[in-house]
Amino acid sequence: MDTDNENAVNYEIVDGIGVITVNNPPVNALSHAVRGGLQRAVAAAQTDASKALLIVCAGRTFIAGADISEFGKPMQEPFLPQLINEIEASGKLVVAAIHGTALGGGFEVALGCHYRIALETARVGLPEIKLGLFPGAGGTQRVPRLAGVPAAIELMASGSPVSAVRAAELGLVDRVVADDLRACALAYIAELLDAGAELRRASELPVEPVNDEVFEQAAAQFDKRARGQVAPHKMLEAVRAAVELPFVEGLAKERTLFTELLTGSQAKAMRHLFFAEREAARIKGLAPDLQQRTIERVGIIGGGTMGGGIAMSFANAGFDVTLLEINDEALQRGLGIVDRNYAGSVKRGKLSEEEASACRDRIRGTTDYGDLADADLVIEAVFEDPELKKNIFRQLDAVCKQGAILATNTSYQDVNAIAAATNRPADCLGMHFFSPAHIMKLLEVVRGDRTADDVLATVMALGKKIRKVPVMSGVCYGFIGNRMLGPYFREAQLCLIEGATPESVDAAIYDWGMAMGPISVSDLAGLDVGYKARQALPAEQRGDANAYRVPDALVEAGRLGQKSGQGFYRYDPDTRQKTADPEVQAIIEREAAVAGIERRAISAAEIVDRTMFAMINEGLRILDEGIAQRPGDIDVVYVYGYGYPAWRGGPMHYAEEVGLDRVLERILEFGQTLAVDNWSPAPLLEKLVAEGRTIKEWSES
Ligand code: T1G
Repeated sequence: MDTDNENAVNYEIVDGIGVITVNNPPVNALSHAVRGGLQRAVAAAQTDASKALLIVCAGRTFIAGADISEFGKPMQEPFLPQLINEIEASGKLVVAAIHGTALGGGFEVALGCHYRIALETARVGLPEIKLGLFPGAGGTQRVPRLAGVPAAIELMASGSPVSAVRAAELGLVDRVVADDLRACALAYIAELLDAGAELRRASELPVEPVNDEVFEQAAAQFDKRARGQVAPHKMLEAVRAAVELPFVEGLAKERTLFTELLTGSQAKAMRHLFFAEREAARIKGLAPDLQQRTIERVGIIGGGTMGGGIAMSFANAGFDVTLLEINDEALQRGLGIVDRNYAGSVKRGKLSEEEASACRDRIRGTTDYGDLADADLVIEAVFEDPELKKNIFRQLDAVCKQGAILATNTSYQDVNAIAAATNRPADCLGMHFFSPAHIMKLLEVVRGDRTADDVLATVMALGKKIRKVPVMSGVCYGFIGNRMLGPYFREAQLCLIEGATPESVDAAIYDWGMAMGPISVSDLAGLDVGYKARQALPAEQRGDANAYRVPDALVEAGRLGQKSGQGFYRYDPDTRQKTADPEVQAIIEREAAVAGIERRAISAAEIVDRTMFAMINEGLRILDEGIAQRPGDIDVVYVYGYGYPAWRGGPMHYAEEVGLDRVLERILEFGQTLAVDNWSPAPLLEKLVAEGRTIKEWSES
């Protein structure tokens, strides 16, 4: 992104129409150069021979927003709200021609124009909420005037773009055309001039009043869809100002509220994630123009919950999928899961009947490995038995064509050992999806010691094609996400046996911002999963025995979690609503006594620090070992795969916000007061604190 690209805006008069073309690849973001170019062009047009103005963009999209890379730095004039006011105040007709995605400040520029024409393939939106912000260049004032308050709130609260046709229905776009946007726009301007069309300024339109419950209902929804976030509530204040105040005062109110957010920690965290997600897709040391392998036909081994979800992810992205199971009964069961998932997607409005049917038709079942002979990629998604996985890879090695990529969906196992079961370890790697695989965005791409660069590059690019967020991990037990989950759960369980309750542990972590408390997550995953994994490990590798006394006692009492109707909590068989169970409290207290633990009150602050700092400590080890490429990669893993609150930026960003010295101080305190073996500081943490450096500085050095 060239923020000082002096050719960012071109202005020429074509057949009497002043055509302003923005050209700032890749997304025509409103950099300082673009804002200045727009301002100069609009000013020149007021006195030149042009009869009207057209604002259009070169490249793949209309302006996609303010230049996010400029946030956090001193803003340079012209400021966007002022520029848009100047466009709107033009004495000559101004029309915006929209293609691609007109987003954020880009759409606000279009709203400052008197009329808007769009390609039918175009989309418009105000996604600022995803950056911890809301539209800060008049959007909160103009959209309610054009589309009404309820539609304005929904557009800004969801952050999701709408189609040009939908935008036209809302009154946000005036003309929708099939193709040849520029010619249609020039013709549209001629039509408007012939008709003597008024200079329709959105700021001069009245706002249709609404009663308070519109705002109250929206606010109530935020506690679910954006819990802990400040921006949605501030957006409502700005929209309320649009209803109650004259435009100029409403605009001033918007600016004040927006500026507060822009300089706040939540916007900083979410901006960090925006760039971290894109940076995670880049593999250090990999040639950017590496020839990738062609992937068209995909095979999935295993039709369980994961295999079915993975099959859907590919089918939904247009790939032909062959789902293999060991026998027809298992296969039909697997395809039944897929059918039910598609029915659910239609019911929730995520897919139309036709879309679901088209996707489902791309998935065919088989019990014959021979049907995978022409697959370009095969993903094994059977249960976590290393020997079974190796046998499957041996079979794939014998059946699949040369050049096929063989991937394992394992959550923990050694990808190198699985690859070594084949004669083609260079074609092997891990593709770790997260349940439910057709919904969760995170994809951990696990690079084996012998994985070929082109295989890695192909799968990283494939992750984006199936609308996942790919993050590369090296090989270790649990890769990035699950490895950090170990200490996190350990501390949650130790807080429990040392004096907390399932509810107080979950409440502390839920209120802090995680999507679900760790005790509830354990019940959801199934307590028997951890139990079996521990049984498979030698005692000395199982970790602190006090961290699994209680879950093991629950499994041995037949309490497996949600799947058995009771675990740490009791679950209503119909609603799955959880309730505290005195029987569990008795088990906790019994196990504490057996362990010789004198239970004590444990505060929410201690629960948060112990769980989150244990997670950070492990994350720093992972970075130091090169398992993760950069701290932002770890943040992306946790926000997209583990329900970590985006407005806290991820574990590494949070560590920087808290201060590494504070993290180290608390870890040393815990080492002195709790189980010392659990709290040895990561060497990298001690190093960075001693040198006064941030994790990011170290990572980029
Ligand atoms: N600013 C700066 N860089 C941006 C950018 C932006 N707004 N949008 C994209 N990029 C970079 C991105 O980092 C990547 O860089 C490259 O462009 C391609 O992006 C005042 C305050 C437009 C849907 O939130 O949603 O306006 O990695 O990989 O998948 O009210 O980019 O190549 O070096 O995502 O085709 C509001 C954010 C801003 C839109 C295209 N706008 N962008 O997706 O490509 S705040 C947004 C997107 C604002 C006003 C407020 C997507 C896209 P690199 P990409 P893509």
